[in-house]
Amino acid sequence: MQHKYSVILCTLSASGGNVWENPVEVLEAVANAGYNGVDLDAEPDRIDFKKFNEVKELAFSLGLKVPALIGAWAPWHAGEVRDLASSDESERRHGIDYAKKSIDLAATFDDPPCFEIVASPAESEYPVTKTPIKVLRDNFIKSTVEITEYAAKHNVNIGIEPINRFEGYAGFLNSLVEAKDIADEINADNLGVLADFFHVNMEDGPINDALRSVSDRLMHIHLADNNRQGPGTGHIDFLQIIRTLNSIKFNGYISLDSVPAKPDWKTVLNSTIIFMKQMEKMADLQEQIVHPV
Ligand SMILES: [Mn+2]
Repeated sequence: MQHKYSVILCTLSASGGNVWENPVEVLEAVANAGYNGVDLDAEPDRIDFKKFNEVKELAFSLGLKVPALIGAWAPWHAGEVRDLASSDESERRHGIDYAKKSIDLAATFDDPPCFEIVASPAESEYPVTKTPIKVLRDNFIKSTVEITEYAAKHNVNIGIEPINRFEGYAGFLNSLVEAKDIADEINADNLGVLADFFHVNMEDGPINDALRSVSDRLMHIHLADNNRQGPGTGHIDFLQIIRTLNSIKFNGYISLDSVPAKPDWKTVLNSTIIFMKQMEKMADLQEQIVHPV
């Protein structure tokens, strides 16, 4: 089974692949490597809309789709606090306003990309958060209900991405199964979960079990090995993951999210797609052996 691959473009910029400065070079490299899409930055206040559209149209002209807009939620990434789980109402409101503007941006597409949401504190509170987990969860659910209802009116899907305890809240929304519990509780058609293997490897049980248990809500995937480098450089068993994604009939996008991209963005870009396509071939071969036609 062939899956669809995308690249989170902002992950390439630290090692020289800045799409906003060199759109032709970056997008041609992505298309030539064999990817199906690109995830563009959700920064409607910072990236000029004209520039955004130029990059979007160039991607389309190269046959690339835009399956997702990537949110900047962590303060190191966003340069400000956008915290959907905060008990500080102005911080929480700021996060919701950012999400709504990003949904407006997604709604300018004929086929709107999904948008990911995260619970990201102003500062890491590892190993234990100061705020009780129940309070964080209630705050996040209140924010997510408002965001999801707004997104539904604009035909946009929302994916909850759990992040590890060192980057997110230690103890709240670190695991995929926790994200699914929240999505099930809210129970909106346009709300799902986003699995980032780097985080899932740290915070869930066996990755394949976690993927299966959230399969009915799995919307989008962020692709990295356990060391956050390209797949094949660490100890995650990607052959088994492809077999699992085949068995649950996952038909969303798998977006490369390797930070920082090492040794350089072009190597990560090219080696990742080659590696994943080989895993697909191996899984198909195994399937043919087990179930010969
Ligand atoms: Mn991610």
